Parts: sequence; structure tokens; C-alpha cells
Amino acid sequence: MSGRRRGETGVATRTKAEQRLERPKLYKVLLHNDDFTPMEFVVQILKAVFHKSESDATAIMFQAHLNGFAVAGVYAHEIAEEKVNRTSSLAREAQFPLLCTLEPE
Ligand code: TYC
Repeated sequence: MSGRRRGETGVATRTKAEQRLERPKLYKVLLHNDDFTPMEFVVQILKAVFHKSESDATAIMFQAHLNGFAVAGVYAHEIAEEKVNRTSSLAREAQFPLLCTLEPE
């Protein structure tokens, strides 16, 4: 067949394979301030769970301490949930009220 078929618009449509390559939505993992969790514990969490350096972890901890919350990292949904769950269970085990949530970017 040559030329366009009747009804063709010339507008490119995407195949299903291309649609599956859509970038995953990203989520911010937030650490919230409270009056009881020790600063050192928050720094340890940021190093162990979020792979931050000592100085980045300290800066993020102070940002949460001073502003009420801070972004610990930005991840795809499944990873972000895993970070929230690990942080929450470490805080629970240590009996600190540290709150960690996720939010669409
Ligand atoms: N505000 C806490 C204190 O003074 C420290 C802290 C920082 C707690 C950041 C939580 O996300 C947090 N001990």
C-alpha cells in the first residue's frame, strides 16, 4: 500500500512499548522534627538509611530541627516507601517518636 490510508492523521501515536518507558513518579521522603528524638539518632538514620555523609546528614538533621521538616531524599515510590518503613521501624525499636513520611515531588 502506498501513501496514507484513509483516516490517518499524520499524528504519531506511541506504541505500548514506548508508553512503558514513562519515567517513574518521584517521591520526597520527609523527616519531621519532634522534641524527643536525639539529634545523633537522626544523623545515624540519615547515614544508614539514606546513605548521607556525616556532614550532609548533620545539615539535613539541623534543617528539620529548625524548620520543622527536611527532605531526606527523593526516590521512586517503592524505594521511598522502603526508606519510610526502615526509618519508622528503627525509630520504633529505639522508642523515639521520629516521624518519616513521603510526598509526591
Ligand atoms: N529536635 C530534636 C532535638 O532537639 C532533634 C531532631 C532533629 C528530631 C530532626 C527530629 O527530624 C528531626 N533533640
